[in-house]
Amino acid sequence: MGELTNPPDARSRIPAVTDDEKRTRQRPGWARRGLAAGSGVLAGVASLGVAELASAAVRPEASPVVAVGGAAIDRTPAAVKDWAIRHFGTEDKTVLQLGILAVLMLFALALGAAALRFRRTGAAGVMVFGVVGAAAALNRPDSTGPTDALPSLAGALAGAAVLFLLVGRLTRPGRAGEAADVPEVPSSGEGWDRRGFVVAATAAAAASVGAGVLGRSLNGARGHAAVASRASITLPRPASPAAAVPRGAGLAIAGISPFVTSNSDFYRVDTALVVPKVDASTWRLRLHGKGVARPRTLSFDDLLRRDLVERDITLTCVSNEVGGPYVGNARWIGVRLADLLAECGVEPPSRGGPADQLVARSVDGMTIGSPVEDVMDGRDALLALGMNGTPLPFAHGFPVRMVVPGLYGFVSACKWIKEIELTTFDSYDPYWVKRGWARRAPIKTGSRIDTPKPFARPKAGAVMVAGTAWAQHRGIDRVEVRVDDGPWQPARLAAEDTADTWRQWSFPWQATRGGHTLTVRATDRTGARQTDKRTRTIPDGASGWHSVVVTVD
Ligand SMILES: Nc1nc2c(c(=O)[nH]1)N[C@H]1C(S)=C(S)[C@@H](COP(=O)(O)O)O[C@H]1N2
Ligand SMILES: [Mo]
Repeated sequence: MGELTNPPDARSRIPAVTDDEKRTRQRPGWARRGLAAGSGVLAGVASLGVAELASAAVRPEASPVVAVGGAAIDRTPAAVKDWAIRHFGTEDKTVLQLGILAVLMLFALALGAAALRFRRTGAAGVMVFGVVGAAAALNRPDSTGPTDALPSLAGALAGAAVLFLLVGRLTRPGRAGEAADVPEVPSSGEGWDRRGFVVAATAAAAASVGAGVLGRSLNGARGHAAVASRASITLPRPASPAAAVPRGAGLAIAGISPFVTSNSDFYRVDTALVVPKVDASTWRLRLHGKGVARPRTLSFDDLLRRDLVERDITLTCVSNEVGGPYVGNARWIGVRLADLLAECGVEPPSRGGPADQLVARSVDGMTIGSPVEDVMDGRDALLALGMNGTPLPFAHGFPVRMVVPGLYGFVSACKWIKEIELTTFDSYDPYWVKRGWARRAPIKTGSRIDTPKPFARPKAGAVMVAGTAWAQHRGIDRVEVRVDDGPWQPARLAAEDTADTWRQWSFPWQATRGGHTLTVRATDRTGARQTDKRTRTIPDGASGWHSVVVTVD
């Protein structure tokens, strides 16, 4: 295109090219290639910085790394996700975002290097990434509309401009105002504008980092109203308080996990790259669907005005491996979901109700399906507002989440809930079910050795083996321990809090020198013993006995 608009004699005005310059032109030196690749990285940084700033004007979830990360999480095969959770635990999200940044930077290096020869193509390449980010943001389930594309597009434009300008300094002499496209003919020395490059690169870096830092802090401040709403909440006294935890439910044994898991130690499993910050004063819960004679929309104050119940309930994640850490026990305060459903005219299937699945929807687009029958069978299924005496922490679902004793979190414990829809299992598959997990998933009876730790080296003699066991809503009846291939021996059970909580146990062992394998198994109150059959976490939870190998000195 440029050719056509140039005067016919444009070429003749190009200064004579020396041999030296020819070589520079054909094969840019390593220094210039490196600087071009570096320009790509600066373009990447500019894109991310500007996108972060723009996301503060739209919403933090629309920033490209968050949107692409979310899309990646949703598309990750269950087995890979399981692997990630196993290896990185709750850090899996950080690892994912670092991975995305690393991939971006590799592309940035390549685009930068390519831009030395093909400046427009390089800049266009940056735009491609912007389009990918924009598409991801628009397709997020919680997308609020076309503005979600803005951060990615604004970022990419900035990145493309930075790349174009910087590489321009590498390919043209220190003279401004020339419009020729690459490859260009340098006029002197190695033929590029060192000073111009350094100035432009420094300015671009400073502006990008500035935009990023400003965007970060604005995004941080966005949650302000939510933080204020949480701070202003005083949880009322429950109309139905939990009984005090019996003395002796928590054993005073070093190394055993505490009976009540503190909010800060409570495991966290969800797909949210940005923890939703919901303002309780504007929060609403919509309850509707099949067989809901009287649909309702409730505010947080509507819930606070109701009779609240307080219950100890142990939560378990279906992704918890045998011996794993994704189990926690807390004291929850909330509204009995069954009462609310009954007021809305909902009947469980056993009494002729047309809906057998309750689908909870969160502000971040998660959908979680629970059996209506279970929620209404008399157990303490809660719309929880409080956790261990405080309003729910943001990471655990503020302002309101579900908690259902006896069901894995992925089929019951929707955090940041905003909608409950009554439907059927036949007509709707929620998020995890679409990804290969089970429709129905009661918690499997489990037990774990907390102490000694794997590969510990205790001294011969008295060693206390201890841990926890759970069979929520059925209760733990018996725990047994086996040393090597010896007989199963009964462990001492700590006092039971409720059938919905885990139960601690201990086993005083006379340890003899050498390597030993300790194994634990539990039996629930229905008489069913924990199976030794090892299964994967997918589709409905891991099973098998937990063993710990120790060397006794
Ligand atoms: N909105 C939302 N709610 C969610 C999830 C999620 O990804 N998003 N994960 C569920 C899963 S798999 C579990 S085990 C529990 C974990 O709750 P916690 O993070 O408070 O321990 O939350 C459930 N609720
Ligand atoms: Mo889970």
